[in-house]
Amino acid sequence: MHGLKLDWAPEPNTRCFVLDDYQGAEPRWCPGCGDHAVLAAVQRLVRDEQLPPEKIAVISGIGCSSRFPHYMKTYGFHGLHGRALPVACGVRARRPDLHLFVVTGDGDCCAIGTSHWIHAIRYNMKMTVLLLDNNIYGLTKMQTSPTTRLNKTSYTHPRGTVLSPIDPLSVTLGITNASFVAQTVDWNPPHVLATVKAAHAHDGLAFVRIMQRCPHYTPDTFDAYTQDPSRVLLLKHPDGIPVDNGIARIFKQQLEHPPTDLAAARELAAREDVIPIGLLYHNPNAERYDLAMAEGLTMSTEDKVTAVQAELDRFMI
Ligand SMILES: Cc1ncc(C[n+]2csc(CCOP(=O)(O)OP(=O)(O)O)c2C)c(N)n1
Ligand code: SF4
Ligand SMILES: [Mg+2]
Repeated sequence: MHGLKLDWAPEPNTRCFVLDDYQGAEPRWCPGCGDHAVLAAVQRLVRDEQLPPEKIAVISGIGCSSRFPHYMKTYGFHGLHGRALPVACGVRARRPDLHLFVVTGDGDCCAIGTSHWIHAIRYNMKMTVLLLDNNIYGLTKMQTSPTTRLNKTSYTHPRGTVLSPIDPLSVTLGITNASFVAQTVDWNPPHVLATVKAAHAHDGLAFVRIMQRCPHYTPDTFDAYTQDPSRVLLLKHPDGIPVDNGIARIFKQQLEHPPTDLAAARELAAREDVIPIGLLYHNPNAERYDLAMAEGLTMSTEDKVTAVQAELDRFMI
């Protein structure tokens, strides 16, 4: 028949993922907890990018924020306090094909996990690290964390903390080989989504600190910033986090910041008058330990056996 393609066949069914495909258990975080906003952003990101759920791994330590893997219908590992990053580095070393997310808290990352944090930043293995910073130990019921502000009361410092907090961005920017350092705030979902998207697209370790509200234990911590958006400094640049009109309308205090400028990034991170949000620093050419580790990953079993035997033969007497 004229015009009829005789070998016509329907296109094979391609998979199409909707948000439900990524939704795991019902979140047990308190109502209003900022963790909900981050979960929603990550689920939207993986849906928008149509990432197959079986190709995603979410790794965490211990804390309220670290319950994250339970709420994603993907592979996950809810591990030991402070040990999310070494687990993630191990996964990345053997599985370059996975989309790897690490969710950690200010206690998990900046207290017990500090040494892992430093080395993971230097290794720069491809993964998206989300530091959910609520300035407190939430899960263990309101103890001082390394990011708790000076004079804040907690159950470990009932008369107020006596030391100024460390700044996770300044620390990260001080580590050799840092390659992507960004900050966002849980109360602006479009900016959280744009930031995690850019982080996920980065070829290396993307470190994102998210200012996260904990209405249960520290309800007023971020009030000054939520009530007065001019105290949030929006970083803008063609190579930075994309800013749409909605975001720009809310955060009127804006700064053109080239993310390649490390000195300027450090100055921004150290500012205490405002919360800078956006991409502070980006070096797409930083060395990557996972690429070095991937050598030989695709070898056949026979080739591996031959290589091991050749190596052992070197020690023959
Ligand atoms: C080795 C070890 N030390 C201490 C604890 C107790 N612990 C569990 S979570 C936590 C702090 C969690 O705070 P953070 O990482 O900020 O997470 P959040 O709950 O605030 O999200 C502590 C001290 C533990 N589970 N394991
Ligand atoms: S205690 Fe705080 S951090 Fe933990 S779930 Fe509740 S609001 Fe969130
Ligand atoms: Mg915390």
